[in-house]
Amino acid sequence: MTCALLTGITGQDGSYLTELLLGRGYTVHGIVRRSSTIQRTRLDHLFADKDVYNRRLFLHYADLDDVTTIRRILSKTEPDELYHLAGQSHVGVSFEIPETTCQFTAMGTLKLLEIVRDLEKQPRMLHISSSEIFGRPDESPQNERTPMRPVTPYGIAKTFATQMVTFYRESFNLFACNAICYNHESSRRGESFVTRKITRAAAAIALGKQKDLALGSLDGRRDWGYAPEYVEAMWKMLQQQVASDFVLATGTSHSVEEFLAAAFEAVNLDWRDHVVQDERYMRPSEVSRLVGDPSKANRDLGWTAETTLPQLARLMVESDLASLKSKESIADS
Ligand code: G4F
Repeated sequence: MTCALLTGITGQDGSYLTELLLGRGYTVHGIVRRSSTIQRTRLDHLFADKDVYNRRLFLHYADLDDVTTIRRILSKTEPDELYHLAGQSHVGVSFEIPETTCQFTAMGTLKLLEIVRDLEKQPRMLHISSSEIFGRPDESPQNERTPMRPVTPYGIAKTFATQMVTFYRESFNLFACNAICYNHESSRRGESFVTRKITRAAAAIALGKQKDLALGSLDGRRDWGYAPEYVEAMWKMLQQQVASDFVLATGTSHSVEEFLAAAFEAVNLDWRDHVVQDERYMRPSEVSRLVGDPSKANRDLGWTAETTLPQLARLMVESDLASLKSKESIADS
């Protein structure tokens, strides 16, 4: 049975990837941070399954900078594949906590590479990189050869991690690759990212539970895809004969305003009646012209992002409507 180890298993991508791997017959181990509150709701359905939890799905506690524990987990579980998804992933927050961002996102990745380098049985390793590494690029769309010019603490940390992965592949012969992911969203997206913040608000306003939505800049443009499709590409990357980096993107960019319009349209509302601008959500510097060129992934992985922005916005709003309504009916019962 193939064995995979995931950092960041409780996140959006970690949960979809876990489902994908279990569906393909893998044993899955996940590394989670110990905290006083339980933050694993995305995996609850798997923990409730007695045939899965502690049979084919196992959790281990460690922080990304706890090298001894992570080494022990890797030595014990001997995974064939290692998916490194963990890190401080909020770009806006990275302006407030640049040191923590670099500690986990940059140094955490280097520490993991160092552990893998020393292992007798080295797993194939995937690092989830980000379009933020391109910052304000000279060319658009960006591909795997576009120079990195990050402009946010998060982007700078990811650039370090991405270049380290390439360095370890080229210098120490690790099967290590970067999935250079553009924004990918879903109903499991954290509520402080702009898409989920918008879809939750659209649903809550439609149900009369909220009046306004406070946002930062609406001008930013992003290449937004659907997360479950991206984890499929990540898996495909580790099934290749040769380790290589891939841009995972839709190839189309939209503004925050366009996402707003699509989400509010799904509940027959006009976003202009509800959105207020709030300085608190403005960033000291923003990336620009970020749109990915997924040709290499199309060609070598046979992978294409299928879900369009209006479809994505609608499916997220519908999921938020359903979950708010079910909370309402629990409260009423
Ligand atoms: O949803 P966002 O916070 O995503 P961002 O910054 O693009 O980062 C996400 O995608 C990256 C690429 O895949 C990842 F590397 C990263 O880990 C993360 O998953 O913001 C999107 C845009 C920005 O232009 C932001 O300024 O929305 C704008 N925005 C406007 N108002 C807001 C808000 N963003 C947030 N989070 N909250 C607001 O109220």
